[in-house]
Amino acid sequence: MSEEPDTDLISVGVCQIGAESDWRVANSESIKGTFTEENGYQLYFEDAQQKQENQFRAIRRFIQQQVDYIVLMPITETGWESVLQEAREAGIPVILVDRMVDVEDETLYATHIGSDFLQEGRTAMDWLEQRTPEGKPLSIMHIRGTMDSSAQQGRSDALEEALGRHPDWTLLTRLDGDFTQAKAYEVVNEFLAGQPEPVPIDVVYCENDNEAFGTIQALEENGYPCGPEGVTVISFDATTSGLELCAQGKIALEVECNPLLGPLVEQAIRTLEQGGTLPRQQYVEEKTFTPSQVTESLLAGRTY
Ligand code: GYE
Repeated sequence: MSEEPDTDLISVGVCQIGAESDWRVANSESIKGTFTEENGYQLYFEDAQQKQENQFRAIRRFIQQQVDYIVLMPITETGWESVLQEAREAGIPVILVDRMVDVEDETLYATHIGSDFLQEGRTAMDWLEQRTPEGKPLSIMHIRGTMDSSAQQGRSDALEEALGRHPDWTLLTRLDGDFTQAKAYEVVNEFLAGQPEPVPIDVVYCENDNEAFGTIQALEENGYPCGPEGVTVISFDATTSGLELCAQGKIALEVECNPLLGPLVEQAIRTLEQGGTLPRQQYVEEKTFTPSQVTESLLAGRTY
């Protein structure tokens, strides 16, 4: 990384969470493909390797370098006040992308561009409600994403709401998969190994695709097939690999989460460059997919 930004270009410091999932990799590629020199940008890209303290360090480095904009994908919601205040004192607008921060002073960031995670979870729960006969008992396994992240909170809250409405639905267990395939595989295996008898598992609610990959593998290795005759797996993201498992019936519902946010972030920066104002919040549009909705052309056109 060179120390001084090139003055002809708009300098953007991007503080990415890590590379925990296919979604994240696609999100980073979208940002890197957008903020190129040909497009008039000097990009400083930091991968925080899943650590908030690395994100703090990266932001402070961007402030020292006097970048024009900071783009932050915050790993968790809390703890951001001081560093965002430092950016504001330095006069550098911060654009929040993907997840949100929990701060009282909304003026600490210029805008938030991402998904409505609670709505995503509610969409999944509406689907489950519609296909489950009234009063039918359901045993649900919940694999949570990174704790205290907006994506985890929104999606978990929607499940909790649904459990509250359905006394016949029971939570079999709640495991932390940290949005990764390896962790989900490990915790599901561990849970199943600790059961003296086979347990009833009707539904598994995975908070992203990589967790679903690890979970399905662990379930099937332990004699719990996933699909129409077995466990109903719900997942979020709708990456190519997730949609392929959906087409095979192993994932019953995919709730899309769009990682291709680079162009929207660029639009926001262009607006600020021209002295315009931004909405506080910009949600992206998202769909859902069940096995019969995953077509060849959908898969062929999927870039993540
Ligand atoms: O669902 C998951 C990633 O914050 C929306 O984080 C993002 C989530 C996404 O690791 O795959």
